[in-house]
Amino acid sequence: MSEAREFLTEHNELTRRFFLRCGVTLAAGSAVAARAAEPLPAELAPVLEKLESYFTEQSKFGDVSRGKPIPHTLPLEKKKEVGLTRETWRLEIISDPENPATLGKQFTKKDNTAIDFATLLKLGEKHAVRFAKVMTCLNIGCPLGMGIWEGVPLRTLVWLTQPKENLRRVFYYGYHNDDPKQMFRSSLPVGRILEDYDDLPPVIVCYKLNGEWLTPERGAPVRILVPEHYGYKSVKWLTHIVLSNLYHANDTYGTQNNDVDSPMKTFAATLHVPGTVKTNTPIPVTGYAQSGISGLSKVQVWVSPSEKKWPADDPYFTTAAWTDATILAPPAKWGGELTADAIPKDTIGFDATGKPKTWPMRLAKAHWAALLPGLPAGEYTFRCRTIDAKGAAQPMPRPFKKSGRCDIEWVKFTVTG
Ligand SMILES: Nc1nc2c(c(=O)[nH]1)N[C@H]1C(S)=C(S)[C@@H](COP(=O)(O)O)O[C@H]1N2
Ligand SMILES: [Mo]
Repeated sequence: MSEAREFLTEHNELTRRFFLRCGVTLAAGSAVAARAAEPLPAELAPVLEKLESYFTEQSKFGDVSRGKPIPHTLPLEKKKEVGLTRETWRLEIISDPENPATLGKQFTKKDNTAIDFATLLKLGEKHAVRFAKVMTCLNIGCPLGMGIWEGVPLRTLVWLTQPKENLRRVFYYGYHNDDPKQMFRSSLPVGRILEDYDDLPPVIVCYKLNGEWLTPERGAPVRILVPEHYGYKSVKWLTHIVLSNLYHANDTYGTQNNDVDSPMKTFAATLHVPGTVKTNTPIPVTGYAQSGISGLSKVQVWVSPSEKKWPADDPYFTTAAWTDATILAPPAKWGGELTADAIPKDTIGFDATGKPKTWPMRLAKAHWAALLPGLPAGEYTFRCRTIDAKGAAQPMPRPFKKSGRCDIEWVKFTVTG
């Protein structure tokens, strides 16, 4: 047994003793202490200060945009011409010619009844909602950004059509250079649009992010935002909503082998793991977790010597000596360029003073930190995982790649003299 491995068999006990011995806590009231329910070891302070902001500035979001040219790169004149500005935007809401829904009314450009931006804002005066949500691409895994999204519930627009029957699916798409091959379409069962089951916020026709108008990259002037889904359901540069009697999904993303009935998963990833550390010196690590549809109860970490073989019949390391990391409390500063750093009034999930009603928030990010005990010299592999609020350890209960990224992340590091 290598020295390192011998050490790690006692890992659990040592971690516990370390925290007791360490006993060093940060000054009460400091920005960092404010982020944890329990005091955190002082060694974590430098890496906690470098954590990313909780909300993401619009311009710092990761961008996933299709099209040749990409619609947000069109010159302003062209944007005006094709309805990609607030002044020229028009939304058609129609029955699907192939699987017609029975509607009392349709909204079309031809009849000059298409919805314009002023009408949408007018509906917003009465119906607008806002909620926090992390934008994640099913295939990229790493969140693109965390925001407070604002708009009118899609059902408000659906009801304007006076639907009677034969309505089972709603699909929608955005501006795609008038080239059918470039169309990026997503869809939802109508029931999800009409009713917010499982305590979800509504699906919205969205025009603001973090209190500001959407930027062209984020889908301006208007995009769909689906709280519980991966990014591909949140179609940008929205131009058409189609009410259909189709009984199944018809998302463009589905034709690319993606599982389009898979809401967001819970998983953890690292932000800071040092590449090289000194022997017997505590190791500060940080990361984030995405709380998916089943919530988040724990983040856990585990270090093992890199040369150690693991039984093939335990691919998810369920029998490893995982220890709990600390999920950080809401941040002292939210970031994301929110005006006065305040949560906009009446944001779903926040109280009247702008405090989150629950923490960690579902369908959002949370940050975590751990101070690993010092180690003897060697090569090590660090892993992190989540336990969701139903008790399932990552990557369960839905481990397949094409239903959303959730592999257990690993990072190697070296401990030397
Ligand atoms: N019209 C349109 N909407 C789109 C896309 C697109 O290519 N075209 N990409 C989708 C995908 S796959 C993702 S992950 C999100 C990314 O949103 P963001 O670019 O605002 O971060 O946008 C979605 N909406
Ligand atoms: Mo995506």
